[in-house]
Amino acid sequence: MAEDTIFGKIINGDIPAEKLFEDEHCICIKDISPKAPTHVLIIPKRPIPKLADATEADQALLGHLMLKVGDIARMLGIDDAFRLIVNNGEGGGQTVFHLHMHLLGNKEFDESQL
Ligand code: IU
Repeated sequence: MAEDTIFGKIINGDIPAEKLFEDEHCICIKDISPKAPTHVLIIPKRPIPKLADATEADQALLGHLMLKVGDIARMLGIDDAFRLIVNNGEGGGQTVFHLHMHLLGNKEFDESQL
């Protein structure tokens, strides 16, 4: 699973991070630069660079990640009010090219602003 992004290094244990959850397929860490009072990242251990690179072979993994979002949101007490964001590619604001989902909560979300 070794791979050369910061998230790969966190998954491998080479760099420490504040880990809230881990199973065999993914980890959940606190974002180092939070954009909301609750801002965590859900990161598959398999190093898919970006969502658009996922294939049929990743279908079960992607389903697993989506289910974990609900579990983690419940754990954090935000399961009735969160926003889930995936930035895809430089043009989409992605800076770390290892697929991850941003789970944001405890903030007022304006429905007119995505
Ligand atoms: P993006 O979707 O690729 O832009 O998100 C990358 C996120 O990773 C961003 O919110 C950073 O604050 C966050 N992050 C982190 O939590 N720890 C790190 O060491 C680095 C980035 I570099």
